[in-house]
Amino acid sequence: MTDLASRIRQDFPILQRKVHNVPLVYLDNGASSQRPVQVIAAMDEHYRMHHANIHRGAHTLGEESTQAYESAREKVAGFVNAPATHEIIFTKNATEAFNLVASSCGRFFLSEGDRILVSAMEHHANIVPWFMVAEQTGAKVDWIPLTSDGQIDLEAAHALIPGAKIVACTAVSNVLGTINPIAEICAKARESGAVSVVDAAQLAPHLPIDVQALGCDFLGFTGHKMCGPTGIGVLWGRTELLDAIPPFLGGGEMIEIVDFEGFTTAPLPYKFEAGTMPIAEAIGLATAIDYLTDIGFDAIRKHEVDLLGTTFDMLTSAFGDKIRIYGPQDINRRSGILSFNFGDIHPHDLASILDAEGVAIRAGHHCAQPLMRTLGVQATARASFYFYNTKEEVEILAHGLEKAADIFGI
Ligand code: C6P
Repeated sequence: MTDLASRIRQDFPILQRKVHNVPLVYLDNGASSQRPVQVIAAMDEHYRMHHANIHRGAHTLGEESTQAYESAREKVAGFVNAPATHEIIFTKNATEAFNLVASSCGRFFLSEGDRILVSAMEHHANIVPWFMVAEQTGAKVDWIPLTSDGQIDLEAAHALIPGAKIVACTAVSNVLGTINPIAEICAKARESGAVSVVDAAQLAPHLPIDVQALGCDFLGFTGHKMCGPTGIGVLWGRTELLDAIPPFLGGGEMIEIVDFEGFTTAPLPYKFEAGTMPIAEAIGLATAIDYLTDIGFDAIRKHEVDLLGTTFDMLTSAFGDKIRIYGPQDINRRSGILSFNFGDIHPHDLASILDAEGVAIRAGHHCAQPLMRTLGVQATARASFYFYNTKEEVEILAHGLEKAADIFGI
């Protein structure tokens, strides 16, 4: 076990448990990571001692809750290097962040015949909201193709971006692990007058984010993949765009005045935060950010690249061409996600066999069906790593695959 993994594994009680009487090997971090005791304790402390609704009561608990929630916003603003704290909008998850952008931008920017450009490796969360808005406005969804090794076809992107109104692209693919050249894509979008929307759901847990360096217009991510709680996501947007577009959800707190004729909206960020927000979850997310920052993204990245290298070597030398790994072969171009097919074993069968060995992986289309079509498969198996995974766990994965090969005679 490396120094980093052995030091931090004690922080994650769930990593000490067994499933089917064998130690859990959790390799489904792309779907949701686990959370350390620090995050659990921060939320517990909030509920035990400080909880009240925010921005409403003038009483002590209301003030403490409001203070903690707004500090969480400041923490997130620092985390993504936002120029202003009011550019951070809390949402339920990444999916809601992209629905907000699509719905509000759609009503403001899009009309009949406009082009929305989406990459072929997007998660459904950054596809379906655009289809929905296209249906409402008469705009049309167009696709940035991929190269044969699962990267954005940059030449095609450069040709397609001019004339598009929206360019929506993931920073890291949840299937291929590909790390995309987002700054270059956003620069081209900006030069062409398109609004860029970055899906950072698989970036935020693994690599530092700087929205100013990326040059994007909107960026969204989700708390539960980065050691934070479920039920909290983040949308960052440029002030001028957030000011320009209409609100997403209507209700309490997002208004300034409501009368018998209509309403006016509250200033940013409250214009986009209708109803009672996920307060404890925002506090948990801020604690997760502190936790990740303390470990350091350099250390996290180094550990994941080492682990990915080990896994590539181990699986390809053990199984040769029985295993088909998707995405870039250069591990420096990918995050800790490994999607594969193993002989003709269905990924769901593989996941069940591995589960009996204690190994949790994901099988299926990973909410990326256009990408599955591009790859020419219905489904893949996917092992996704985080900084607490170890080489010993990769060996257990390889051993589980050997068992599956025996069972299926491949
Ligand atoms: N991907 C996976 O197993 P939510 O569900 O809103 O927190 O995150 C949505 C989302 C958006 N973009 C990307 C790139 C994602 O990977 C995800 C979530 C999980 O791959 C669950 S489908």
